[in-house]
Amino acid sequence: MDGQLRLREDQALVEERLAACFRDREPMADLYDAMEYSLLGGGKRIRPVLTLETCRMCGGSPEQALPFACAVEMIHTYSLIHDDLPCMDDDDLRRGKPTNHKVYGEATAVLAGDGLLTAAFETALEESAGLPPERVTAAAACLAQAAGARGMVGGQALDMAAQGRAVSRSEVEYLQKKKTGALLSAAAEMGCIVAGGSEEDRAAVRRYAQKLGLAFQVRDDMLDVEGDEATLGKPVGSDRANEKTTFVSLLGMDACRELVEKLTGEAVEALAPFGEAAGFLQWLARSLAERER
Ligand code: GRG
Repeated sequence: MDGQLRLREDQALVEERLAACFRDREPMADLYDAMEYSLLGGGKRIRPVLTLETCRMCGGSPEQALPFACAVEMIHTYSLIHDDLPCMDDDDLRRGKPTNHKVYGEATAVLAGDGLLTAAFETALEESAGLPPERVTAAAACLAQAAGARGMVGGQALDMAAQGRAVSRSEVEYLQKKKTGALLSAAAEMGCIVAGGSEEDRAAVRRYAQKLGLAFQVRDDMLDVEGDEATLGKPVGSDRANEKTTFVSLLGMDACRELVEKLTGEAVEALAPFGEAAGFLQWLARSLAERER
């Protein structure tokens, strides 16, 4: 199995479907342009790839999981648009391009995020015809729970509330589990649900995604210190400038490197019950541990 090749194939599948999502747009000022500006703006597509590949690993096909893969990417994109707004992180650059509100203005950026959040569920529910309805309901519920106040939005609220004060390691872990981990976990779990995986399969996939999600966040904190601005497409050092408590500020770089390795090993191990079928997702965990963007 060539991991890079499989990754490119999955990414191409997602790109093609996302590009077709808003083809039948109504003339609505800049709204659809703003939605597509960020949705088709060069993300790594990690979450949808997780959805496609856990579906494959659990005996389904990537095509079956595609509506849910697109849905999770739409929610991820909305979160980035809103996170960059002046009332949140106030960032000017994302993926090497001006942030959504810098191009379209704040009001349209808010609406573009809202439009993508809603389109996510429209896509998941309308385009999954042919799947057993109970799987569709379970996958949509999983996504809604992870995206909302009990997951990503709650994590963002905790993050905002933590700014400017000292935060312990367990607090940082808790809020990151919600802010970043919940959506990554749902992305992986939805593929398993779509494939009709067992409760044990779902638990193993969840464990993999939780470990991977935490490793992803620790690596993200490291890149904010040692990353290359051109590769990352955004300025480095913003956590420090904003006086944010991060894994790096709490543990230091060397301990973070070790932590990423440990968590990645645990993620790989979690998929051992799937045998050879887990090869790509294990490769993906290892390659994300070394990512430069
Ligand atoms: C505003 C509702 C709301 C939520 C915001 C996820 C989030 C919560 C904010 C994003 C800001 C951030 C840096 C979060 C950490 C998670 C993370 C590393 C996001 C970037 O994900 P990638 O690397 O992005 O998958 P690409 O650009 O590849 O899509």
